[in-house]
Amino acid sequence: MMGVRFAVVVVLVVFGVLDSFSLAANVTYDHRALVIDGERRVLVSGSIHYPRSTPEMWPGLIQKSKDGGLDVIETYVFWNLHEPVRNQYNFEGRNDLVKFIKLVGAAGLYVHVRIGPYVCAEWNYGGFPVWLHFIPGIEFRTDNEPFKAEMKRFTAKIVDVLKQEKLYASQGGPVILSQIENEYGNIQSHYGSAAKSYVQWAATMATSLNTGVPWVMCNQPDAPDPIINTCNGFYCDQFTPNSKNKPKMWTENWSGWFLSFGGASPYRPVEDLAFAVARFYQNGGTFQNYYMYHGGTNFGRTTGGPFIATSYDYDAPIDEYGQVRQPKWGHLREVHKAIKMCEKALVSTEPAVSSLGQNLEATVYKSSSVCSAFLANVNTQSDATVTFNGNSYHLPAWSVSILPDCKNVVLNTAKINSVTMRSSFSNQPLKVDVSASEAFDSGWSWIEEPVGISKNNSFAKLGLSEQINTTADKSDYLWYSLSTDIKGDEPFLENGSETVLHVDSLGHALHVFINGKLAGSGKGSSDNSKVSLEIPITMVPGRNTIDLLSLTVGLQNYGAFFEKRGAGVTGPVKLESQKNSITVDLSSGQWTYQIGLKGEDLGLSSGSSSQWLSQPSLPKNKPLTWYKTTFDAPAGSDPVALDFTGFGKGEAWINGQSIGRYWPSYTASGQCTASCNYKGAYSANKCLKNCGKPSQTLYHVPRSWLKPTGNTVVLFEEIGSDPTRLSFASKQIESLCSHVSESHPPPIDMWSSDSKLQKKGPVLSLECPSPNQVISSIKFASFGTPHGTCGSFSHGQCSSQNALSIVQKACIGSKSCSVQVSIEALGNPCRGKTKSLAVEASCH
Ligand SMILES: *[C@@H]1O[C@H](CO)[C@@H](O)[C@H](O)[C@H]1NC(C)=O
Ligand SMILES: *[C@@H]1O[C@H](CO)[C@@H](O)[C@H](O)[C@H]1NC(C)=O
Ligand SMILES: *[C@@H]1O[C@H](CO)[C@@H](O)[C@H](O)[C@H]1NC(C)=O
Ligand SMILES: *[C@@H]1O[C@H](CO)[C@@H](O)[C@H](O)[C@H]1NC(C)=O
Ligand SMILES: CC(=O)N[C@H]1CO[C@H](CO)[C@@H](O)[C@@H]1O
Repeated sequence: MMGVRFAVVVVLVVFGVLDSFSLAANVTYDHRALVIDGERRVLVSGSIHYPRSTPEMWPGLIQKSKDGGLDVIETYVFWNLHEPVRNQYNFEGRNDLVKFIKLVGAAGLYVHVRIGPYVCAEWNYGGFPVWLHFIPGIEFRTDNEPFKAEMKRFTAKIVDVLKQEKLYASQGGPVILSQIENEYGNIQSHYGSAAKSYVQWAATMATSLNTGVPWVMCNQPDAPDPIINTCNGFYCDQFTPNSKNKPKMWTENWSGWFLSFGGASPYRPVEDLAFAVARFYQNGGTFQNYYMYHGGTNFGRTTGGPFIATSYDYDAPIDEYGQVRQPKWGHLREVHKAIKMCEKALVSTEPAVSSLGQNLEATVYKSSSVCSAFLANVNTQSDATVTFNGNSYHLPAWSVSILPDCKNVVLNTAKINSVTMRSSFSNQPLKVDVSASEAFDSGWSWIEEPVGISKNNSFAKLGLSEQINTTADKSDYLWYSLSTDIKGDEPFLENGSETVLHVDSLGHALHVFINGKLAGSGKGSSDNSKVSLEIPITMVPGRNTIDLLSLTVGLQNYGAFFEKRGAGVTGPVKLESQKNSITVDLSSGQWTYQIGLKGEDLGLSSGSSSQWLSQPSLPKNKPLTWYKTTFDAPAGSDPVALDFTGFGKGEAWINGQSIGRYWPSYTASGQCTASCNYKGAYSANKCLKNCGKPSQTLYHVPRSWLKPTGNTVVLFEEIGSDPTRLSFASKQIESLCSHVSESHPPPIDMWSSDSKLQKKGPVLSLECPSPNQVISSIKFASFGTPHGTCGSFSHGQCSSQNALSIVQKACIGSKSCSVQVSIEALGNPCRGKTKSLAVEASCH
C-alpha cells in the first residue's frame, strides 16, 4: 500500500511540470461530498464562460480564480456557438472549449462542464441554435423525438470532443463533473407527464455516455439516480438533496445579478455573499459555485433576454475587464481559506447543530482528532454575544464566525480585512488617424443605410409574418414595407392628409418610417417585450410608403415554451382616425420583406468596402447610418472601453470583431437606494444603482483586439448620433483603501502559518495591485472612530495624532505593508470605545 502511494507521488512530480493532471482520478460521491481518489473534498467553484472573454484573457482570469481560492471552474457549453449550422462545428477562438479546459487544468484547477445543452445563461435563445426551431415537429425540452435526437447528438459530440482530448478526470484530465439539462425543475409542471419521462430519458442518455465522472441536474428535485440534484439560488443552506446518498451541492450562487437594457445595475454586498457561502458550508454543503466569478461581456449578438445588456459584469469577484473587484474578491478569498482550514473536520463527520439563542446557531464538526465550528447570527437587525464552549463571542447581525479549532475565530463574514480599490474611468477622444483615412478633417467616413427595401432578395407576402420564423435570427433587423395610394379625401384622414398609424409588435423594438422619414420609434422592456405605437403621420396624395424596421435584441432565453415566443410586427397595423373612429386595417395587405440590412450584406462591419463616403459634410444625428474611422490604440495597458454616451442604438465593430450591441439611449428605470444594507435576505432588486442614467455607456474593447495604430472602428447607428463624440475610457486604479477594526480577527495567512492557532491582533495590510508598483503616498490615515468610504474617509471625534506618520513609515516605498491595529501600535486616542484604522493609499 505504502509502496503504491509512493510510486504515484513520484509520477505526479515528474509529469506535474507539464500538466497537473496526467493520472486518472476516480471521482465519485457519497452523502457528504464529492470523493476524489477515495477522499471527500470540500470544493469552491466559480463560473467563467469562455466566450464571454478572449483566449488572451483566459490565463489571467484562471490565475486570479486560483489566487482567490477556487478549486473548480465551471462553464456552460454554448451549442449555438459550436454548431451554428447543423453538423458544422466551430471550436475556434473564443469558442475553443478544449483550450479553455486545458488552461484550467494546467493551472491545477478542476472543471465542471455544464453541457445543458439548454443553458439559459442570459444567452441568445438559451444557447439553442435557431435552426433547431425549424426541424419539423420539434418541441423543446420535453419528451419529443426530434428534440431528443438533436440533444443527444450534441451532448454526445461534446463528450466525445472532451474524451478525445482526455479531459475527463477518469482519463487524467481536469473535468470532475458534468451537468445535463438546466433548472428544468423550475418549469417542468408546464409540460405535464412528458416532463417526467424527459427527465428520465435525459438522465439515462447522459449516464450512458460513460464519462467516468458524476453528472448533476440543478434545480431538479426528481433527478434520477445516479444524477445528483443540486441547488441554484442566492442562498442554498436549507437545501437537501433527494437521496441520502447524495452530497449537498450548490451549482449557482448568484454573486450579483445581470444587467438589462432599460434596467438599473444590480450589485450584491460581499458581507451578504460571504454570509451565504459560510452558511452553506456550515449546514453541510461541500461544493458551492459562484455564478458568476467572472461574468465578462456578451460580444456580438450573443445576449439573450430579450434586452440583456452587452456587459455581463454581474458584480462578480473578477470584473468585466478581468480585474479583481475589491473588497469582494479579497474577502471571499479569506472566506475560502477559513473554510479550507475546516476541511478535515467537515469531511470526517456529520454536523451537530445547537441553538445559542433565537436566530443564533452553532454547528460543530467534531471527530476524535479534529474540531471545527461555525457560529451564525441570522438576525437581520441585532448583534449578539454568545457563549460557546465556555468562551464568549461577539456575532454581528447576519454574520457567521468560522472557528477551525472550535475556539479561535479566524474570520467573521461581516468583518472585512481586504482592501478596497477605488478606480475610475478617464476619457480620451479617439485618436483618429486623419492621414490614414481618405476622410476629411473629422477623419470619419460613412454610408447611409437605405430606408425600406433595397436588397434584391426581398420578397412579398400577404399579411404580417412573425420575425424569428422569417429571419431565422440571421440578423436583428427585418423590414416590413407597404405602399398605399391615397387620394387625400379618404374618410379616415383627419385634417387633410393627417392620420394616426397604429402598430402592434411582439417586440423587441421598432422604427417607423413614413415616406422615407423616421416618424417614431418604440421599444419593449425586459418585463414586456411588446411594442405598441400610435404615431400621428402625414400622408401625401398619391403613393405613400410605410416602412417598419423591426428588431430583436437577444432572443428569449428562459421560461416554459420560450422558443414559441415570437417577435416582430404581427399586427394589427392600422390607420386610425380619432375623430370619427374609422380605421383602415393594413395588416392583411401585400407587405414586402427584407431580412437584414444592405450594409450587413456588403460586409461593412469589416470596414472594407469601396462605398465609404468622405466628403467634408459628415452627416450627424441621421438615422440608419454606418460610420467608420481609423484610430490609434490608447496608450498603456489599462483595460479600455468605448464610451457611447450620447449615442442612440446600434452595434460596433473593432477591426471586424463585434463588441456587441450598444444602447445608451435606454435609461435605467427601477428603485435605487443610496446604499445597500447587506443585512437580511438579498434579492435581484434589492440593491440597484444607476437609476435614471443610461443602463450601459461603456463597452469593453479587449486589448488583444487592438493594434498600436491603424485600427478600424465601424458603427451602425439606428437612431442618430455624432460619431466624433466617441471616446475611449480607460480604467485606472486611483487608490487602495482598508478599514480594519480592533474587533477584527487577523488576516487568515497570519493564522495558517501557525501549526496551532494562537490569539493575535488585527492587522491592516495593503498591497499594490500591479507587481511593479510601490505605495507612493498615504492620502488618509486615522485611528479612532473614522467614518466614510474609500475616497471619502474623514476623522471621527476620536483620532490618534500619530496614525498617519506610523502608516507612512510602514508603507511608503514598499510594494506591500502591514500595520497592527492596536493601541500598543497606534496609541490610545480615546478609552472605552472600539477603535478602527482607516487608510487610503496610492501606488505608482
Ligand atoms: C472509485 O472509488 C469508489 C468509491 O471510493 C470505489 O468504490 C471504486 O472501486 C473506485 N474505482 C476505481 C476504478 O478505483
Ligand atoms: C443581389 O445582390 C448581391 C449583392 O448585394 C449580388 O451579389 C447578387 O448577384 C445579386 N443577385 C441578383 C440576382 O441580382
Ligand atoms: C387637426 O387640426 C386641428 C386644427 O387645425 C388641430 O387642433 C388638431 O391637432 C389636428 N389634428 C391632428 C391629429 O393633428
Ligand atoms: C413559426 O412558424 C410555425 C410554422 O409555420 C408556426 O407553427 C409557429 O407558430 C410560428 N412561430 C411564431 C412564433 O409565430
Ligand atoms: C430561477 C432563476 O431565476 N434562475 C436564474 C438563475 O440565475 C441564472 C444566471 O443568472 C439564470 O440563468 C437563471 O435563469
